[in-house]
Amino acid sequence: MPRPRLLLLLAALGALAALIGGCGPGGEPDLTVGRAQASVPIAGASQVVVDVTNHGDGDDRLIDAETDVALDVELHLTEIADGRATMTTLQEIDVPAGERVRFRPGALHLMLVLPDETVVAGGTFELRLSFARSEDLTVPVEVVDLLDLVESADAEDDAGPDAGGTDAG
Ligand SMILES: [Cu+2]
Repeated sequence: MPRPRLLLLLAALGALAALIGGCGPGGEPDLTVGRAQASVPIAGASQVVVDVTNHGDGDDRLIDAETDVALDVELHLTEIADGRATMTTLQEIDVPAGERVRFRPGALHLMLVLPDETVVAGGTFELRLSFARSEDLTVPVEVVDLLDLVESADAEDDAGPDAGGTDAG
């Protein structure tokens, strides 16, 4: 009777896969958000540079981003194929246990749709990030020129995974 044994084997494999996949009953995400900056609006859109780090042992997902100073905040992914950049809107973004997700121009990014007149260089606004498991996180976002945005992003890239935490100035 090979079939019952096969079913048993499949059930065992399924349980094993669930274990390996993380998200065990004890695993909790522990999220921090690094220093956030937005570019001055260009053609009705503004990009936000920020890192979200999961210091916990449970996975989480970014499921929404909101601000009072723009019509909407979209989760975007820019990909280059055949020399052309295309931008896809994502519904959610994984923030796996122990990993840092970076939002940068030209890759995964947050985009303000139709930011209002308060989004000018030198200004700040609040951005609220919502997650599948963790509490919402609200962070101050500094508005800078696009060129400064990219430079500061590169500087933080050099600083390593544990730099640029919530207490970085
Ligand atoms: Cu975009």
